[in-house]
Amino acid sequence: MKGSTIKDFENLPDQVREEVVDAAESPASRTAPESPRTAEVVRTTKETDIKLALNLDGTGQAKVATGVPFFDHMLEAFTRHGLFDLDVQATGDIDVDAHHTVEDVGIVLGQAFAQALSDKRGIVRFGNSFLAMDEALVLAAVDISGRGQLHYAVDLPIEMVGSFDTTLAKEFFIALAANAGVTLHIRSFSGENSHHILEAAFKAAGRALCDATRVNPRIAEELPTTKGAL
Ligand SMILES: [Mn+2]
Repeated sequence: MKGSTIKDFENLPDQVREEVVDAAESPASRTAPESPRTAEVVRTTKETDIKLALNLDGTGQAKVATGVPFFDHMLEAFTRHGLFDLDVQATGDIDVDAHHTVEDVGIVLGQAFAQALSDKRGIVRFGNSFLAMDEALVLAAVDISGRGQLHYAVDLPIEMVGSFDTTLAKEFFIALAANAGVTLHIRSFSGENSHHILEAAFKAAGRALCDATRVNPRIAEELPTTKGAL
């Protein structure tokens, strides 16, 4: 009814007038539907071709095909425990090695987080997760700070898990943090099996990002900062 006058209202047909009154009385209709916190990013370079869709308010559904099976397993764990919905279809020069594919998926996923978070109004901003997986114990802590940086101290007893070079996990998290604009700490406290330690790291990062990206209705219109900008 914004901008209309009583005269306009009286000139409306009966049925429309009733609908307008109903809408005004129903609390749900007073607020515009929240815009979905989703993003789609496509990125093509000479090394990789990536299509990614992210929903921050998902249920943990992952559709992941990067051509790097262990990395798929990690992204599925990240998504499931972060309660995002994530669809990643990537092809890359894995005949060289998995480096470009893993790093570039991190770049694109980070861009998708930044896009889906939009102006960051109402978000919790901080999140952390201490995650146990058998003998492995890993901490991930997140600040959606606008300053993308990774602080990574993860001890892995062996460098290869199957055919996956575990040093690429750090490259992934660097790219994710830098492009999402988040400060991300990942630190292992114990662990003997590199598969367990990395899987705990991805799950912990997912859960920490899940908490940090939640909207708190008490501050729904506010930026969670005293500085006025994030
Ligand atoms: Mn596993």
